[in-house]
Amino acid sequence: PFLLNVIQDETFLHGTITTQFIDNNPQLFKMQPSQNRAGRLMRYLAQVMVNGPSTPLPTSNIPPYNEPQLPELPAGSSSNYPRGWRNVLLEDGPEEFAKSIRQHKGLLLTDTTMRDAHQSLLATRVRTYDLARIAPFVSQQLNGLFSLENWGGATFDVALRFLHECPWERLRTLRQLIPNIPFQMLLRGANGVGYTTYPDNVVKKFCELAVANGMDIFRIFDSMNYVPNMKLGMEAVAEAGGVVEAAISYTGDVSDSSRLTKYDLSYYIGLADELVEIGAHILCIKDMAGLLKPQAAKILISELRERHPDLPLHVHTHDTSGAGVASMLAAAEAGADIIDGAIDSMSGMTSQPSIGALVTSCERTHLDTGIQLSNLSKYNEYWEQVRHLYAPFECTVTMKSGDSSVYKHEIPGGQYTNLHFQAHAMGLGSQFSKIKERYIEANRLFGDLIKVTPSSKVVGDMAQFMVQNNLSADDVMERADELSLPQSVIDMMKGLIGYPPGGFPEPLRSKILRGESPIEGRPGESLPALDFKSLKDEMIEEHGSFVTDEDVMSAAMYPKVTNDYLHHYAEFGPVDKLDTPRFLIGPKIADEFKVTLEPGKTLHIKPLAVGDLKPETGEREVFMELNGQLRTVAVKDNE
Ligand code: 3PY
Ligand code: ZN
Repeated sequence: PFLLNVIQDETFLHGTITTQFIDNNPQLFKMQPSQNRAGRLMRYLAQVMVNGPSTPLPTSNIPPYNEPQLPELPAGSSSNYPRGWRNVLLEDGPEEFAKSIRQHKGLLLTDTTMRDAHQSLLATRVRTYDLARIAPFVSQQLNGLFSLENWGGATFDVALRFLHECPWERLRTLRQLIPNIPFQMLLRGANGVGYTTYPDNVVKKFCELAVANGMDIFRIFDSMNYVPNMKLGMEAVAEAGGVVEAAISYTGDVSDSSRLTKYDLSYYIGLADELVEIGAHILCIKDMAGLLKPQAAKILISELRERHPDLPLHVHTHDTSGAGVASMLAAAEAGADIIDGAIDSMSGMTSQPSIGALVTSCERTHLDTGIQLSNLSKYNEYWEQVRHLYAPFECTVTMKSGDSSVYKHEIPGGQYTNLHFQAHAMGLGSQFSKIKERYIEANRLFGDLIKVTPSSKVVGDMAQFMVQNNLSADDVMERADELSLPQSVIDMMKGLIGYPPGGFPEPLRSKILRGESPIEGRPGESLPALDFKSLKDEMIEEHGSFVTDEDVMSAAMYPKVTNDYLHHYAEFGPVDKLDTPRFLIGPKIADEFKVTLEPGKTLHIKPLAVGDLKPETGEREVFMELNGQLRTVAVKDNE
């Protein structure tokens, strides 16, 4: 390992090495725990067998051990990729790509199954393992898709925190398997893939690395539609060479003229004009809660289509109320070029509307998508099986149907699932309706916000605080200067995540701030640039010289989570290579299984027994066969 450390060192690689090289680089002696991936994985499996799941499982539903069946690929197709929209992008660049979208006849589709669908239905837990298995099929048989939304949003955090896998590696793995279909990610503007504002250089470097690792299209939004934050994200993406998809987060109801809100048609049109001016390649209407009724879609999209005839329009919704398919068809009829759906078995409720329903509805019309239903069905069958593997995270444990009261409470899809689950866990039948009521009140208190990560979290925190403390909106209004409000509320009022149209309401804001002065303007402007070099040095000091620029970026957004992930990797190895049931709940005794570490390197593992507790050490021995050899791993029993 020492030699490996030396030859991978930047100074060494760049040929600036001197005789002091070894003295000046003490980190070279911090060895990566020997590769020994098999041994570390055995330690992981033994740990799960003795102490239970390493990832908290919210329900006791046990997934089946059956590996989902893969659909067959046409013979001889493995290295021959049919043309897709990514070929157009790579050949022509973002501007011409946008023109080709406008010239395309028929409706284009983005498949969100690999990101938003599982973020909304399965607590974002779908692992790279299950995504990578189906990737060759997608690349071969669904090459007509406009894009795959497969990164960003909550996937980044959850991959590191709960799945103990590297989000960058996920991106690279999928990119290698799917070179022909554009990848799309959700970027929270100045909040990157986190929940707070990051320094500008972090957002910029993040976009550079995302493009370098294979990302194509960046859907950039801000939780207040705060243009200065969006502009920063848009410029960062453009500089990195990505496709700038500027997203307007939609709230209210443009089809209800009796409803006097600040989010009326002229608000959206004005915002769209600004984003086009800044340099959007594509404009997206991001309906994160599923509030865009068919009639509203018609009004909004027709107007945008007329004002910006050359601009590709992309529409995203959630099916919470059940009107998702109707709204997306209305948007397409009104001139949207691209709409989002999720494969049928991962669609509906708080997820996106069903791609199968959209494709069939458009067949033999001017909107025909050209996607073959037989291929979609095979993709669907795979996902139906995969979904069972994530049974412990299944939202349908508590949620049985859609909910048209979303038009009132306006809770975004992913958050709805979360709050529903939490309320249910508290064991009170009426708890969720109370939360919904308070959510409405908290939103009103804050002056009617656009609610999407992270502003939705602030409203949710406030709603829960009100339920827990039995406070009405009037109580909060009166006592805002003495209550110990959630920190997220105080931070928002300080201006840390940006400004809503019209600003925050007074006197509530001043009461909450208790004399502290808010920051003016774009929050990122007052943050000092992050020193990547010293962060990398610190990380190398702690974890060894194998730390990559991507790891440093993960740490820039999630310091503790990344640190824990790197320690987990050092101790337990590449757990992302385990199949999902064995990763989540561990292997069964006497049940032999395989783990492929890389092509041509496969481990055969057979757990044999878990020994008795040794009172003197508090440990148990776990006996396993690894490639036919007996191995014993001692594990501390945490019971
Ligand atoms: C996210 O920010 O993760 C979202 O999905 C917002 O809609
Ligand atoms: Zn969404």
